[in-house]
Amino acid sequence: MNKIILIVVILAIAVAGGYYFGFGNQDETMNTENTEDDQNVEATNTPTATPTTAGEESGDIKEEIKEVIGSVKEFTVVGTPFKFTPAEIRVKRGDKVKIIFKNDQGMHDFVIDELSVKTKVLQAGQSEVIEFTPNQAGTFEFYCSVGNHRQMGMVGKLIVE
Ligand SMILES: [Cu+2]
Repeated sequence: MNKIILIVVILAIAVAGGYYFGFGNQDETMNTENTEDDQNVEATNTPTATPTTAGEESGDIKEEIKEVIGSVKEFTVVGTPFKFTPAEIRVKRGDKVKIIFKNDQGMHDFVIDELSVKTKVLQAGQSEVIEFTPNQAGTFEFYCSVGNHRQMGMVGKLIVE
């Protein structure tokens, strides 16, 4: 009696296994083998493959456009007495740079002379968003123009590559 049950179980496993293997093999054939099945697969895949390719192409185009007009680089810079965090920002020429300047403590602003960037003087807890697009590579100093903060070390570097 036990033997019969065992055989039934083994058969069931074999059938299930065969089913899975069959499935796996089919998948493999679809993906890799160049058998005559391939032609059928290609025929059935073509309608779905076309939109995928189109999607990739439009992705490439978007990437190209991005390269031409530059991408948006967003940074949050926090001002405290007497430093900026982070004190170094790195972007690429033509990037649209968006800086969210958050003043945590004291009275500060965010200035880059060469790029005509200047926020209002902010009170603690205030923030201001500035956007600009550097078209020239170089290292530009950003600083706080309040009192002697710049001399106290409230400076940072915007590196445009
Ligand atoms: Cu300051």
